[in-house]
Amino acid sequence: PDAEAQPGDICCGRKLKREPECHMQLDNLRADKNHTVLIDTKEFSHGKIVAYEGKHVWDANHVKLPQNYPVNSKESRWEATQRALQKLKPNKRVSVEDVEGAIKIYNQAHKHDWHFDALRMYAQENESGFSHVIPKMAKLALRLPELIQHPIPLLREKSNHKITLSQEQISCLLAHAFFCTFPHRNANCPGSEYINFPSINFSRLFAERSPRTFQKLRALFHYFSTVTGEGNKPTGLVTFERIYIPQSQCPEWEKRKEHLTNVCVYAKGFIEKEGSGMLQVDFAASMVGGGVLGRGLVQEEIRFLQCPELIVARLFTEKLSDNECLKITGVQTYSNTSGYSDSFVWERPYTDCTKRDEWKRRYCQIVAIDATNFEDPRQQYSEKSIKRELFKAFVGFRRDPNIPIDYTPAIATGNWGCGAFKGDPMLKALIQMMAAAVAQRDLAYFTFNNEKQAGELQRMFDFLKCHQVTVGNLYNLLQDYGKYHSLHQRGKNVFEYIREKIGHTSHL
Ligand code: AR6
Repeated sequence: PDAEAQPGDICCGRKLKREPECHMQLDNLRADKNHTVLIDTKEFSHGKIVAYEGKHVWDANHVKLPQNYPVNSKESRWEATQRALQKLKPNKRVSVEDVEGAIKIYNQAHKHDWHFDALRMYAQENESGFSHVIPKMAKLALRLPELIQHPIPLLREKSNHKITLSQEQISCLLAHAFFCTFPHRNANCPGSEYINFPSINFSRLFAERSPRTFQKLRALFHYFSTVTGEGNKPTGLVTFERIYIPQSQCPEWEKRKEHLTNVCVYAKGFIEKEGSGMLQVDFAASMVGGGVLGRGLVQEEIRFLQCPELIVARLFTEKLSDNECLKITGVQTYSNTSGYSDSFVWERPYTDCTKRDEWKRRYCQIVAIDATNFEDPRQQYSEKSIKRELFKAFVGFRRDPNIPIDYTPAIATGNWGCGAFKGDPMLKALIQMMAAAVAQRDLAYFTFNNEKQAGELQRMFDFLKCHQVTVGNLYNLLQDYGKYHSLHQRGKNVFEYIREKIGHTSHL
C-alpha cells in the first residue's frame, strides 16, 4: 500500500502520523533477556541473514519442535517425519492421498479421525499447482534443523517478551504447521499441555469441505508458492512482541485530565490498506488468529490470510489475558482479497512494496487486542466491562516509552468488538478515543462503508472536542449511562445521552 498521507489525513490542522515518515532510527539489532533473536545478529550487522546457532531445549517454556522429539522407539519421530516428507518428491504427481499418507506416518493416533476432504477439493481444482508446490513445501520443511537452531520461547501469560525471526524461518515453521508436525499440539481437551494456546497444525482446515475453506486454501497455497518460488522469496525479519501491563498500572480513568486527541473518521477504506504505516488494530480473539485455521472468516482471519506470516504467532503466543496484547512488526502482504465472511474471495497475488526499517522489517505494525465477546450485549455498559475494554485498548495503544510522541504513528482502527463480539459501535468508539487520548496518539477510524455511522461519529467527536471534554469527564458520563441503560434498555443511545447531559445540542 502507498504509505503516503491520504488527503483526508489532515484533521484539526494536524496530519495523522504514519511510518516511515515518522520513523525513529533503531539501535542495532541485538538479543537481550526480553528479546529472542533467531538469527545471528553479528552476521546481520554485515547484511546477512543466517540462523543463530544455539542448543535446543525440550521443556515447558519453549516450542517443542519435531526435530527434538525425545527418541523412545527404533525410529525417532523426526526420522519418521523426514521419511514421510521425503516421499513427497517432485518427480511424480503428488496427490492428496500422498499428503494424507505422509501426515499420518507421524500422526498415527489420528489415522482414523483426520479427514482431508477440503484439501481434496482444492487439489481437484488446482491439480498441477498442488502437485508442483507440495514437494517444495516438503523440501522447505526438511530444512528445519538448518533454519531453526535456537530454542523458541513461548510467549507466556503475564510476560513482556519479543521474538524476532526471518521471513524464511517463518515460512519453514508454517510449512511444518501445514504438514501437522508440531508435537503435543493436537489434543484439545482440559488438562492437555497446550490447552491455553491456539491450534497450529492445519489438520482442522483440511477436513471440512466448504467454499470458505476453499478460499482460505487458495490464499495459503499462494503464500507457500511465493515463499518456495524462485526469485521473490521474502528476505526480511518480523518481530512478535507480547506486551503485559500489570493491573496496578491501569490508568485511573475517572481522574484523567487529557482532552481527546485527533480522530479522523473514514466511511470508506480498510484498516490494512488506507491505514498503512499506522498501528493497525487486529480485532482479535484471545487465542490470536481466532478461527483462521477453522471456520472463522472476519476481520482477524482475513488479515491472517492476506499476511500468513501472522499465523506463526499461534505457535508461541499463549491466550491473551485482559491486560495483554500482541504487537507484530514487519509482516508482508501476499494476497489481494475481496468480500467478507461467506462472500470472501482470494482474488490475486499482491506485490508488497512497503519499505523496510533498519531491521529489514516492513513498515507494518499490527496490534492484536481482543474485545469481550458479549453473549448478552446489555452487560457491556457495566463499570466492570467498560474498565476491561478501556484497559485492553490502552495496552494495545500505549506508546513505547522510549519513543517520543513525534515518532509514534497514529492508530488505525474501527468497529473493534462490534461484529462477531456484539459490542455497541458508539460505546466502543468512545472507549478507543479515551484510550488513545491517554496514550497520546491520534486515531484513524474506519467505519467499513457505514456512512451514517461515520457522520454520527464525526459529529460526536466534534461535539466532545468543542466542549473540551476530558477522559475523566467521559468516563464518568459512561458510568452514568450504564446506570441509565440498566433501567431504560430501549431509551437513548450513548451518544444521545452524552449530548443531553453535556447540554448543548442546539447547534449540532
Ligand atoms: N477494516 C475496517 N473495519 C473492518 C474491517 C477492515 N478490514 N473488517 C471488518 N471491519 P469483527 P469482533 C468492521 O466481527 O467483533 C474473529 O473471529 C466491520 O464493521 O471481525 O471484534 C476474531 O478471531 C465488522 O463488523 O470483530 C474474534 O474471535 C467490525 O469491524 C472475533 O472475530 C468487527 O469485525 C472478533 O470479533
